[in-house]
Amino acid sequence: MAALARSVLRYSARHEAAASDSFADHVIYGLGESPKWLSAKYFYDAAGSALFEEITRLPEYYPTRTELKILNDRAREISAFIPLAAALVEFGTGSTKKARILLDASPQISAYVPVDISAEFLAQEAASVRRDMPRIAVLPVAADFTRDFDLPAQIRNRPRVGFFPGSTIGNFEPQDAAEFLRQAGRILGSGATMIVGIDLIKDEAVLNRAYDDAAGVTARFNLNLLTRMNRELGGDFDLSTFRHRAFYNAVDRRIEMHLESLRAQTVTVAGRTFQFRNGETVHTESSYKYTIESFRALATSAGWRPAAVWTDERHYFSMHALKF
Ligand code: AVI
Repeated sequence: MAALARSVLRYSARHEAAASDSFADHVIYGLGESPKWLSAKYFYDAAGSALFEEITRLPEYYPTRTELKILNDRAREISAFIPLAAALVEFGTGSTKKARILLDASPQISAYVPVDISAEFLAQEAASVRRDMPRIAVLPVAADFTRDFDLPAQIRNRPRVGFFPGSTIGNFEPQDAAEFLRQAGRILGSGATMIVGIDLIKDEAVLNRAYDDAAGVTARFNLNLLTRMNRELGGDFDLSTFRHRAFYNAVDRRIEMHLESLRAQTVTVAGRTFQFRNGETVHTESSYKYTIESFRALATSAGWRPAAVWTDERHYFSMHALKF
């Protein structure tokens, strides 16, 4: 279900150029371009979501456990940036696990506003937080958090704190990340605080292993996109003729995931045929990595003032407090 939250992300400015939001139109558009590409938002069908949850538990995939450790270790310090009677607004609530750490550590929070595209999923999560934390007003908003949405009227006069963990912002092209932060500022209003989790640039071998794990789970996650196109769009991709590729692109400071064709072939999907050269790839995801300074510069360009940063001992991951 976490995937449904992520499924609305505008992962790339190029995606905006696609004719419409339908999967078929997107595939026809992206595979028709050179180089070929697909938006990472289509990873997250039910199987892709389950595989992503598996990724978060892999020994090589450090981001999830490192961010949870920072949140747990620094919860009181982070909580000091949350004003009295504040409303915590979580953008794209895939799971409430991380927000609960802040809610537990911050008795001054009066309301929790999880924002997610999936109303049904939100209702379940909201009910469970309500049950566990009856002192907090839980006010879910079913909306695409990358677009403009209205906050609940009940929090109109309360200080607002945005929460965007998981380094999900790294899956946005940098100009889209800045635009998202700008819009979050408009929605939360002046004086708002934002707490954002972002993965850091580090040793390339560590990065490469995190996206190309020994057990092949990330490979299955990437290749599942072909299975999904076969099932939903009548595709005839032969999965044995494609392989997962993931590598750190140091120039653009991002992990790139690709699906590489292992031979010259013609594939039919969404009623169209596409030629693949031997070794040609489809770019399926970018995961941008930042330094503390480069993320602060991005936030500043979007109108936010860096207020504090927390990181782990190895400086693998960072949590930022920003002020608008
Ligand atoms: C969801 N997102 C932050 C993950 C990331 O690390 O970019 C998606 C992912 N792709 C492969 N592994 C994990």
